[in-house]
Amino acid sequence: MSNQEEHDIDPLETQEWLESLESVLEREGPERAHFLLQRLIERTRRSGAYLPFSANTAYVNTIPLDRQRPIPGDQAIEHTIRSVIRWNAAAMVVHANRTASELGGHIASFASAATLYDVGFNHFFRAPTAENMGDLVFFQGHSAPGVYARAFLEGRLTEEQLRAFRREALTEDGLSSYPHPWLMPGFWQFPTVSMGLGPLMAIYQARFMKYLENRDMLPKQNRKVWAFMGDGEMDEPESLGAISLASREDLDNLIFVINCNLQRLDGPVRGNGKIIQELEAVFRGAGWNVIKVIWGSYWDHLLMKDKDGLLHRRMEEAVDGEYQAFKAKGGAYTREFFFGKYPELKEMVADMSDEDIWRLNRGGHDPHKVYAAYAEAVEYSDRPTVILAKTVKGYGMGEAGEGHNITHSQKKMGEDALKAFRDRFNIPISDEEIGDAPFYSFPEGSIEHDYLRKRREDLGGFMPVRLDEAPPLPIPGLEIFDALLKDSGDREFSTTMAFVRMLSTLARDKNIGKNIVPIVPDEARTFGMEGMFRQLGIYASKGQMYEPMDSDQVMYYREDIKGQILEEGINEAGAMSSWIAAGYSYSTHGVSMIPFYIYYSMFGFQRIGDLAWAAGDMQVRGFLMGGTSGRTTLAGEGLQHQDGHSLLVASTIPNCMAYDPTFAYELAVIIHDGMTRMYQEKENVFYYISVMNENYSHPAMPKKSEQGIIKGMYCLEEGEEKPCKVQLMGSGTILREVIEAARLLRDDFDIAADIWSMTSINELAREAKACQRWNRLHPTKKAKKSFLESQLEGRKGPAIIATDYMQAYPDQIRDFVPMRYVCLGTDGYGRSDTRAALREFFEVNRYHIVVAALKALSDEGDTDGKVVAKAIKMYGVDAERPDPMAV
Ligand SMILES: Cc1ncc(C[n+]2csc(CCOP(=O)(O)OP(=O)(O)O)c2C)c(N)n1
Ligand SMILES: [Mg+2]
Repeated sequence: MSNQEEHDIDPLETQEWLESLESVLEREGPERAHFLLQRLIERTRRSGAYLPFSANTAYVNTIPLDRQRPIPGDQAIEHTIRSVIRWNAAAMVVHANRTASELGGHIASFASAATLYDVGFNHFFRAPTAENMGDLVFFQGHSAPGVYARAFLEGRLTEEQLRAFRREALTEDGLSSYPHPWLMPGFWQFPTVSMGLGPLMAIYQARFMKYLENRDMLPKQNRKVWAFMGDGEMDEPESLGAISLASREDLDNLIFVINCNLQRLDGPVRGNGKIIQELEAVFRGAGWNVIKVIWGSYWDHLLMKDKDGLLHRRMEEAVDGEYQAFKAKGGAYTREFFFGKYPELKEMVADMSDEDIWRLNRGGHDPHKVYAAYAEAVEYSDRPTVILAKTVKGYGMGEAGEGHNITHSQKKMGEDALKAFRDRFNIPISDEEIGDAPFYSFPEGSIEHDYLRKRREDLGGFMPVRLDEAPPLPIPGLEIFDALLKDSGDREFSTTMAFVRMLSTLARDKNIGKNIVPIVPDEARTFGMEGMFRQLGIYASKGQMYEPMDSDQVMYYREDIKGQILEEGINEAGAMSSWIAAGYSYSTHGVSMIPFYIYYSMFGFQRIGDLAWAAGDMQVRGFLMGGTSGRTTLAGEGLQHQDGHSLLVASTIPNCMAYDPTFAYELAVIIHDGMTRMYQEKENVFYYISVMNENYSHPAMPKKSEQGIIKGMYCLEEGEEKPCKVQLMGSGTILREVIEAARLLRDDFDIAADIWSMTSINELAREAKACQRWNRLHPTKKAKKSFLESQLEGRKGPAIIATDYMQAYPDQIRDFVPMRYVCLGTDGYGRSDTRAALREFFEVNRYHIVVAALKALSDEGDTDGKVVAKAIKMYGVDAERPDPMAV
């Protein structure tokens, strides 16, 4: 007896209600029944009763048989094609591991997903054409072999390429382990194998598509974003973290397909529960349209026979751990332990053989069911759809791993396993050949070959495909920032304020203004951007349905369906995903957008570094603005806010250009150069630029400094010729301390200093290392000299550098600085205090710079240790203070 029945105090009354419902269902259909139930619930709630909410529906397919749209095309041919794709995908992995077992690869995941992809490829995924930019598809990363296997049959990839799966370093033909646009730029669009990022990025891709449509920057073409993911992957907070945004924004252009094979790497995803039911509740609760594809067509006749609901109940009762075992252990086991639980059910399948029972398929392996779900999903309006498809991990692998806990990492198949796989899918490969696991392809002109090509032709061409065809943007000259290139006189402002002015100027530009995408995570007021609310509007898909409380103000909170600003709320991962969608628009939508995402620098790379890495892989073009950067510049906020390492993390991403400017003109030159490189010359780089909130006045741009600003250093001030000289370097706000240190050295010690603004240590280090490498490999050729070395050549005295970041940041160029080189930085945890106190604490203020300079001179024998001691005393430097790293 079920739980519900036990609590039934009046079964007769229950029966009457159920009968009424039955008759409504019969006569008027489920929609009417739903309406009546809804009314009943409403009425009960109005009476004051508390009714708990259940977001779950029965453990059966959402689409009943009578609503199931028939799949077009020839299912026999599609089955043959799919079988060969399965074979080739497995063979690729087998080959790679015969070459070297260290190469790895996955068979079981794609084996479970083959039908889900195949129905998409044959009937849904639209490739970009001149008329329609097509759909965006996020393929599950480790199902890549299946995507290659299809591309091979289509003639896009050669057998040599399949044989070079996971061999990319020295082989031109090599295929990437996973979807990596950096490595296969004409093929893969989205890197997805860092789990959770795919689902998150897909939501923001769909959202950005609507943004562009609503702003009239893209025609409405009913394009879709398809995102394929694993059920285990749904445990990543990133996977589910933005699903409410998708329904709030009515993203009916978004379709999630979750391959519920009930297993992750180690074992069951929810052995003791049901992942499909859990996800259904989560997505329904978040307002999604949920389509469950649980049972395949072979179950239809059994379900029709289930008049008393016992089969439904059994389906509901069994947990995923059991379902996994049913597939791993076969028909007899299923008869005994699934149907056998109730004599009536056992009877129901009495005339079925074990083989028949085992063949009772899961929805995700049935193209008819999958087609019906996709067909409803693409037509659904107003809300995003999630398809929860039940499958078997390692489908078709039999003893070699079907439904086994070890199956995820199974990458080898012996001859017997290969034979079994061949027989199961009818692959025309003989016993003699099978040992070599040969690839199979349909000959030109064969029915299958023609069918395959025709399906894709009808859908616009091959997929996946990554384009880079957006026309270049006409970037205005540097004069556009004229006001910021001049001496600011007495006016003091921060580089953040300078940035906001630039942004606002750019947004007004008649050519590229509309392409600017300002992105903020609930931090616009922090950065003084509230003026833009009015100027540009905050994007809101529903416009502004209320009178804002500050509507009488000049800078009121203006939401608009055509708004330009993406105000993402307290959601750095989402804001970063928006930035990715915008900066990738050149590829996905054929129109370059220029995103500027400004945030508290500490909540950038450190918080969402993996998304930044994915952005690099995708070759996103845009600007990340690390606001309130530096460990001593953001004074009061303390340990969790003060960023001393983002520039270092930026250095780890090969195509990320990172800068730490001090003055407004430097920022202007860097942003201008970035726009030219990314949107005019279409270079695949992106920018990380620190901006600060410390106010000071800005000098005019020195003549001929542009090249140095871009390359990473220029001489801001030539020191006098004196017997004792040092090279003082700095960046960001600490450059101002360096300038003051030069004055102290001159006035108090008669020592001259050349002053260098080091706008990008990362760029200097990269270029110098590239020269070093070239010289190492070309020992007999004339050695190349790096920009850094050419700048410092012939300069006198030791070099001392101070920045607001860890010493490791300036340390990157140590090998190439031709003189003694001393780095001061802000190593250790931050803490709150005034800027002056923090700079004393971290030993990056002018006095510490002077002390460091004198000590370097004394180490060179150019002055005496006593002079250093004198300075320490004179400036009140506390030599006994603990090391900031240790406290
Ligand atoms: C962030 C992250 N953590 C861990 C992994 C390693 N990993 C790759 S696949 C996998 C299991 C995937 O299970 P599921 O999402 O259910 O996909 P399936 O293979 O079952 O389709 C794991 C743990 C990863 N790729 N990314
Ligand atoms: Mg799984």
